Amino acid sequence: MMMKNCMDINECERDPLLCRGGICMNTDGSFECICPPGHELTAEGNTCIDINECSLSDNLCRNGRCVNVIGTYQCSCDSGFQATPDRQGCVGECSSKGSFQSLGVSSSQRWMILLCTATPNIDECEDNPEICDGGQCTNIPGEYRCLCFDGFMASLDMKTCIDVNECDLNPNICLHGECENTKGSFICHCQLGYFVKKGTTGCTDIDECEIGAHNCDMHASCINVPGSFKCKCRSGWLGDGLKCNDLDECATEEHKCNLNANCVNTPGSYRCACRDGFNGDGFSCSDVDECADNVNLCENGQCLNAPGGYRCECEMGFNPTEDSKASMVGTIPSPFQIPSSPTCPQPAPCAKPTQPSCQAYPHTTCALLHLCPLL
Ligand SMILES: [Ca+2]
Ligand SMILES: [Ca+2]
Ligand SMILES: [Ca+2]
Ligand SMILES: [Ca+2]
Repeated sequence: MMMKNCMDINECERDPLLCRGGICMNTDGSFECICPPGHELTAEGNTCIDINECSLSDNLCRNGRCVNVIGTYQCSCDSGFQATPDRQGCVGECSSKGSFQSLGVSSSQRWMILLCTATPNIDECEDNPEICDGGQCTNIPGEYRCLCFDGFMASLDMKTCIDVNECDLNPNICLHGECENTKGSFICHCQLGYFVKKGTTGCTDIDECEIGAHNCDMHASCINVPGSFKCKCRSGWLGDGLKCNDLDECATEEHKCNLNANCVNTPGSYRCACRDGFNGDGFSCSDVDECADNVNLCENGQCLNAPGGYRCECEMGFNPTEDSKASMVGTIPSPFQIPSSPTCPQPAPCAKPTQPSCQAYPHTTCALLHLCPLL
């Protein structure tokens, strides 16, 4: 029997195109293709082809677009992100104080894990409580911010609070006063007659009349005006308001009394009183009709009413009294005489007892007539 000697065939030598894209390794009875990283063998096992990592996994290149290249892939990063050093990941930009730090590579997913590590955080707010003078300090990684109170405004970098100068900002903020800027606020120094009312800004007029801070005369009216007050004497009084004197309406003829009334001056006013013979309130006075009121007024005569009085028209043989208010027995011819006195003295004895003694007429308004014989 003939023994055939079997010789291994070196396929790699025989076919240089074998394992294209990789390295051909001859083995006993066969060969093996060794592909470089990022490549895989075709189903026939004789060619290395590039792996399209982008199509294999959707998880590559977050925040970017996966681009397949021979043997590997790279990330084209979205704006705002930057590629990792191996260009197989996208990370956000670190703040100025941070830096990238590689934490290693995940072999299964081929991600380089990068962390943005800030410099050690300092709490500026705690270290310097006065750092936001006029505001509230808020610590944030790497720095701090000031939230400013009312009356302050934050600087551009928000690292300090600056007092607002209200006086410059609003020149009318202290109308009727002087504005003084203070840290976090302002003060109004009000002019005389003004004050700072609680709950308001600026200067408010003082109502001197309402609070009794005036020196008007007690017979004057107080009138509040901006910044001051005025005094005005009430009607019936004369003066500058600080001092008011009674107006004598009777003397100055400023009264409204009736022509048949008497004017009586009073403090702040006047009274009118109808004269005798008139009735009324003084402003209107009407004549009293004495004849109608008393029918017996003119004994031995005819009563005639007259404005403010009356007259007696005497009957024959009677004469009117001097004031014409009564009639009396007419002048007796000599030897009688009529005394001039209208009052009635005690009847006096006559010189001659044979003659009638003196006789008085008892009527009150009647004149006395002495009937004495002449000697
Ligand atoms: Ca201020
Ligand atoms: Ca006032
Ligand atoms: Ca008066
Ligand atoms: Ca009369």
